[in-house]
This record gives sequence, structure tokens and C-alpha cells, in this order.
Amino acid sequence: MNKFSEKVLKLLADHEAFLSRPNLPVEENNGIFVRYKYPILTAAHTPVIWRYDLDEKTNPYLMERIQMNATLNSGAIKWNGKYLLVVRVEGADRKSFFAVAESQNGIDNFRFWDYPIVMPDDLIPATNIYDMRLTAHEDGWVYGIFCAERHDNNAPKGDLSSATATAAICRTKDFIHWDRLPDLKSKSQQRNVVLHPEFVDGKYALYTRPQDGFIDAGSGGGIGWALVDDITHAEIKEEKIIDQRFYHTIKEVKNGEGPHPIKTSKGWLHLAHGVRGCASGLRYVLYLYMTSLEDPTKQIATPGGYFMAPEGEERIGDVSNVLFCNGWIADDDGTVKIYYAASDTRMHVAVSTIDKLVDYCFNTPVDGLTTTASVETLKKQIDKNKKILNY
Ligand code: M1P
Repeated sequence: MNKFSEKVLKLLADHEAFLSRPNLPVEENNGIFVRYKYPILTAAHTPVIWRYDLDEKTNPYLMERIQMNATLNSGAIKWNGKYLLVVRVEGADRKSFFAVAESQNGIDNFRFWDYPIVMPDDLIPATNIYDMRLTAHEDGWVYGIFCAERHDNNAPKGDLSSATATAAICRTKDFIHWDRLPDLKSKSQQRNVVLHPEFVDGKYALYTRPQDGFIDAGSGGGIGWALVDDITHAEIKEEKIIDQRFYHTIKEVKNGEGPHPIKTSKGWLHLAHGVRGCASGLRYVLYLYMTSLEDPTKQIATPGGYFMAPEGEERIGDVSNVLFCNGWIADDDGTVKIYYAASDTRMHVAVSTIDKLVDYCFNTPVDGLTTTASVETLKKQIDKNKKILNY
């Protein structure tokens, strides 16, 4: 065997050892969820056959020819007993694309399928696509709704940064072949749009996030809700805000629905991200809330503050101080695997249960919106505990 072939074999063997590394739960004492030690997907998890040209003639130095930058914001679904993530993979060229990674246990050993998803274009092709939310809808299709980004042609000459965000819709039955439906028609720009898994009043129901600009939510008051007659020509005619933003909260600047909510006996369990501004930029955290089974637009639990915030190395990455989640999987035994990205760079998993998350939602104090209210809430708990501890 020549030197080059030896190098290739070592590269493949090292990669396999890296992919096979078992993940380990990290001791947490918040009682709400358990983080895992290692990221489940990084750029280094992408297949060797994507990154290297393995032909000695054309790549004598065995260099990475197509570099990958990040693996982030993944949709998630349990499919034929396996945990599938539809991952936003970003190349060194800044373009994102979707690729499926699968694992038997949802915690480690995630492997990308050999080929990325070839997503058909809408009439006006997008420059970039990202952040797919997956919904196995009761109509029998698995839908993906994702952001399609295009340069804003109304931007002044020379402005190459202004862009538009539109919700793009696709569907599949096997995660290999994807039909692209027309992009969602909406008066405002839209990102973080999510399909509810059930029909509501015989219509498709969408969680929306109206926004004035590509970055600014502006007058879009929070997470919205809209009913759509025909998903193959989806149009928002009426939109109402179901999870409002408030001054001096974790979602003051903007918020967005994460994955579609999980149906529980106590109501729909939602995971969302909230954004606030600070001197170091925007800070993205994750929060939970619940809505009624009878009326999914009616909030029945709104725990105050964040549920998860960036910690340790999670704080560092291409867009630092960000946790973002658009995928979670509820197992039949009530375990919930939460797939979240840290700082727009890598994917992690945290594990909880439906019971714990519902308990968290109903029993975490609401945000009273002022310091005085927060101190009152704290005092009540201290008084109660002093009685219990007898001092
Ligand atoms: O960079 C943080 C996130 O910013 C956007 O989210 P939102 O629309 O709520 O601000 C998205 O671009 C998302 O991909 C990214 O993780």
C-alpha cells in the first residue's frame, strides 16, 4: 500500500473513532434537564467523502477541498425507530444546506447520510436556506418549513447585506425526495414559521414570526398564529399574536417558535427562543410555555425567564451567546430529547421528560415584569422554605 492510501485509511479510521465516541450525561442540579458532555454534531462530523478529494492525482496533499464551517439549527423527528436530524450545515462559503444525520439512541453516534438534501427551488431561487422545522402532519406528509433568504432588490446600490426572509415549505415521505411547495405568502417578512401537527377548524395552522425587516422583528409583536386553507398555496390572511414580547424580559427584542409543540394531557408544550440586546450583542435563550388543547392559541402556562441559556463553551462560536432550538423528540416513555445549537456553530442534546417540563411550566413563577414583583415572588418562596426548614 502506498503512503497516500495509508493516509486515507488513517483519516477514515480516525473519523470513525470520533463518530463512535459515547456521549456522557453531565451532572446538573436544576432538576429540569440533563445536558450531555460532547456536542452531537460539529463540522468535523461531516463525512470525509464530502470534504476530501480522495484521488491522489488531483489531491496529492490530501487537503480538505470543500471545508465545512458549522452544523446547527436542526429539525428533529423519530422515524422508523431512529432519531433523524435535518441539520443546517454551513460550508466555508457561508451557504447553508440541509443534510440528514441519524442515530440509534438520539444521544451519540450521529452519522450523516452520504448525500445532502437536494432541495428544489421555488419560482424565485433563494440564495440561502436554513433552520427547518419538521412536522409529521395528520394529513400523512412530513412537512419542512424553513427560511429562504434572498438579497433585497430594493436595497440601495452597493448595499450587499440587506436581505429578505420568507417561509419556504416542502414535504416528503422518505427524507430523500422532497417536494417544494410555493413559499408562504405574507404581508410581512417571516422567519421561524412552524406547522402545527393537527388540523384546526379543518385548516392547516402555522406559528409565525412577523418581522419588519430581515433582522428586526420591529412591529411584529411576537409569535403569531395563522390558519391556512391550502398548504399547497399557503397564504396568511389573518395573523394573531399568541406569545407577546415585553420590555425588559428575555424576549424583549424578538422571539420565535422552536419545533412544533408536543401534545400532552395538560396542554400543548411549546419551546421557543427569546432574544434580548446587551453591550456584547444579542443574547438568545430558550424558554417554554403551554397552550390549551381546546384552543391552541390560548396560553395556559407562561413560566418566567429562560429555561436554558448558553453555558461555558456554548457561549462561544460564530454568533456567540446564542442557544437556538428547532428540534425535539418525545419518546413513547415520556423522555424528551432537546436538540439545540450553541452559538450558531454546533449541535447539542439535553434530556428531560414531558412530566418534568409540564411541571416546570405550571410551577415556575411568571415574570411579574418589574423588580418589585420578582422580589415579592422570591420572598414568598423563602418564607415557605423557612417554615419547612423550621428557622
Ligand atoms: O444568530 C442567531 C439566530 O438568528 C436568527 O434567528 P431570529 O430570526 O430569531 O433572529 C436566525 O438566523 C437563526 O438561524 C440564528 O441561529
